[in-house]
Amino acid sequence: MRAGEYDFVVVANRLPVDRVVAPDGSVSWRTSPGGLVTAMEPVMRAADGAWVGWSGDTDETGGEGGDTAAPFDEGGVHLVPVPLSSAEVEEYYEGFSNGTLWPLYHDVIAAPEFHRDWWDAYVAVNRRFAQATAAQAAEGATVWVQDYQLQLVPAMLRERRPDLRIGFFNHIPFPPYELFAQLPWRGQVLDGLLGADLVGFQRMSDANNFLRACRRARGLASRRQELVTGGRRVRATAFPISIDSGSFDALARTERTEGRVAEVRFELGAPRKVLLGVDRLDYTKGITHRLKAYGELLADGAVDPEDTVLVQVATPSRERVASYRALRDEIELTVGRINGDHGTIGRPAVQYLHHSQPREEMAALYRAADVMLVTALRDGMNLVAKEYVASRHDERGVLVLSEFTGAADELTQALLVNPHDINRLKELILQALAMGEKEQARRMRALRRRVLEHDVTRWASEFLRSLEQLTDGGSPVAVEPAAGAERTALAADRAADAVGAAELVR
Ligand code: ADQ
Repeated sequence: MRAGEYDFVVVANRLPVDRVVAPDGSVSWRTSPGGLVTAMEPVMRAADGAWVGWSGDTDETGGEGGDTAAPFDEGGVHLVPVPLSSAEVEEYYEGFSNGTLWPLYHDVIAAPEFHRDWWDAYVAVNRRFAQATAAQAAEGATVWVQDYQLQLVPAMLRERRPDLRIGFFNHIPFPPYELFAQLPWRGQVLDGLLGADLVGFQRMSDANNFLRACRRARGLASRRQELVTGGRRVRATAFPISIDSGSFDALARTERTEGRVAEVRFELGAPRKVLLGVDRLDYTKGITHRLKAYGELLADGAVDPEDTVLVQVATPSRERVASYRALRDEIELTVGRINGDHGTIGRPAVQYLHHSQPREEMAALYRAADVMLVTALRDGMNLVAKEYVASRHDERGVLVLSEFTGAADELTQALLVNPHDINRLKELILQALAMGEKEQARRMRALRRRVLEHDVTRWASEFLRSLEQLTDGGSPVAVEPAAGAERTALAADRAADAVGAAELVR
């Protein structure tokens, strides 16, 4: 296969832009919101690389017209659109990615569905992404594959282009083997990921779940976050993602934001205390748990709706999927009930917004909130928690944070909670509302130190440096046989899993 011209290529399900067609038919591109886009934007601008991804549109040729549509440059980045047909969007994206992998990797909070035709579409689309990437990458280039929609790309790419340096980063959790083992194609998914030199995860526990899956389903011995397969060294470890902390901090300090903070607080009925939730409308985010706790506090009389308001911003998400529509109905019914029971004219107990907000408005909301509620049932990282912290240069405000987020590993000065424990969640909301300024400042200072020092640029450069070090010199370093505790763990894993052992001989 002929090499392309880009020394650095990012491969992600979505391009970082949305196609906008004006009434006169002219086409333009607008930067799209979302965790990954927010995270990668500053890195791509600095790197002058290429980005391979789906444009968000459907193309009924389904790639028959080629692996990519016409590439174009936008905001200093070379964008390479991968076409998907509407059937592929249904089966690869809504189906296998969001109906199988998303629930399976998020602790089976919702039941994953396993369909063979979804898997076939996932394989076909991953192959198209690998082909498109192979055509863009220069000889010896670095390719960074993003997220669970593209887990087969690393091996497919290596097969076509063994000269490349390949990294993969999983933005969502990697589940314990006991859950991962349910996946009928577990071995193939692991083989796909093992095509990378470096497999990055949000938390160390995710990396260790992955290594354990490799031991159990592929019989590979791992040592110190590394294993050897096909004569190559593969490293799996944690790189907790972050935000562009400096720019959030600066945005929160502008005169315009300050002005908007005062307006927002006035509109919400200042001096009422403001609780805030900001999430994609997803069942992993624990929005219903948060509403339950708040509704009970109002019903108990522990919180007076005259003094307090909960602002819930729920960004529309995956609305073509039935379970997401059902969740939206449930949330809106609950909000309606709480407001019916506890609101007064012009003064709802819950102020609910179901749309996306400009970044400036988000910064003003964060600055206006006395308490930020992040109650995810499982979340790879949760950037909202970090954005809240970055916005609080006034060292005020309290973060209530689920211990099931990646962010909880770093933001230990938050009020950490198990969101399933509604009584404890209620106690912590009250504690947050009552917390004195001195303690707020003490906690917020420590949180800010962490978030401002560990920003998204550092995340990307640490990942890329580690990838470079790993592949420098070319010759793979042999891993000694698993020793000590590791060997015992491997033996126990093998003994416990007859299926894994059977796969060992394949
Ligand atoms: P998400 O599940 O999308 O990301 P999160 O990390 O919270 O979750 O990122 C959401 C982003 O969207 C934030 O930057 C937030 O500001 C923005 N956003 C949310 N609601 C918005 C609204 N109404 N208007 C405008 N912007 C809004 C996935 C994983 C996470 C992981 C990220 C990055 O599920 O666990 O942290 O990728 O790796």
